[in-house]
Amino acid sequence: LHQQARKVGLIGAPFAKGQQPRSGVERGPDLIRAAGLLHRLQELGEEIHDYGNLTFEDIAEDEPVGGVKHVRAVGRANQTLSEAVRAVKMDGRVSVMLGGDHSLAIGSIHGHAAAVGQLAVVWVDAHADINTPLTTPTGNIHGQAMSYLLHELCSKIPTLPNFSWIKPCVSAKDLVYIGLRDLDAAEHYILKLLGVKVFSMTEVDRLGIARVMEETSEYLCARAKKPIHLSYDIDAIDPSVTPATGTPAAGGLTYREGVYITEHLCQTGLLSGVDLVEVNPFRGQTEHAIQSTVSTAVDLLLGCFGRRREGNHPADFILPEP
Ligand code: 4U7
Ligand code: MN
Ligand code: MN
Ligand code: MN
Repeated sequence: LHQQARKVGLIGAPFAKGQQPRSGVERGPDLIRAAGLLHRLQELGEEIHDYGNLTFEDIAEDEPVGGVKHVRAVGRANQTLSEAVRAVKMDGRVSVMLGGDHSLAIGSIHGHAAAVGQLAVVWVDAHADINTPLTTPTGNIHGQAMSYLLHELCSKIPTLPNFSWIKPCVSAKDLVYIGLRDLDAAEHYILKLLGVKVFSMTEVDRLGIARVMEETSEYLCARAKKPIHLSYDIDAIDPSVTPATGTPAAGGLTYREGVYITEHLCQTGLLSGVDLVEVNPFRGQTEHAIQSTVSTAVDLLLGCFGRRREGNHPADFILPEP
């Protein structure tokens, strides 16, 4: 069956400074569009508006701050993105942000929460991206995004240039991770300290993805049905399927597990914002590696908007009479 048409708003965020020096991830939005995303969402009956790509200002002087790289550029870019996502939500649309690197979740989740209030966040990733600026082993902000958003960590975040606009907007109890398998010691400590719900690859192995998703929606909906923000890092999927990404990690989700997550979240009817990030064509060794990564990204997004593997048909479908 076909679900009622949703209004979708697409935002391209061609930004890479959260994961320098690896460039290429800024090509993500245009590659995913070129793979036919808009057309295929329309085929599913969605009413989609493409807001185009954001442009980010160049910041000449952006020296590291305590080892954290491109602080000013990342801060400013996310402020721009936050406003754009807020506008899409005010327009009554499900926001879809195509990255770019995962530092963009800061602005995407912030803007989403600014428009709708309290959110549930489902973070699908090999990594927890919850280092603080003081624990980061690399200085890359794509490994820190969640730390700026959680109420519970705000006393651990130092003042950073162009970050003062950020208001923590997510509670640790409203966050679920799926697919984790490459965490730093500080990140593991933080998750335990805050009691965050985590389905690492070990739990995916033990429970199976169907049970993981049942428990995810039960956990998130136990108190109240908050709008869900899905932040999907393509490196959650196994690198044999999605190799074109900056920080691949062995032993990831299968294509089928990855798609199942989106099908399940779609069926909750609560999906209100989506990020699809970290697709980096420069990290693909062959054309096939890039294509496999991009087409998987498209399939994950289609799963979010009603595509079923059993098949779909429009509500007004009519069989031709001979
Ligand atoms: B991604 C890392 F140290 N934890 O903080 C870090 F291993 O958005 C990796 O999930 C972060 O791809 C990966 O830099 C960020 C590292
Ligand atoms: Mn990530
Ligand atoms: Mn990751
Ligand atoms: Mn990455």
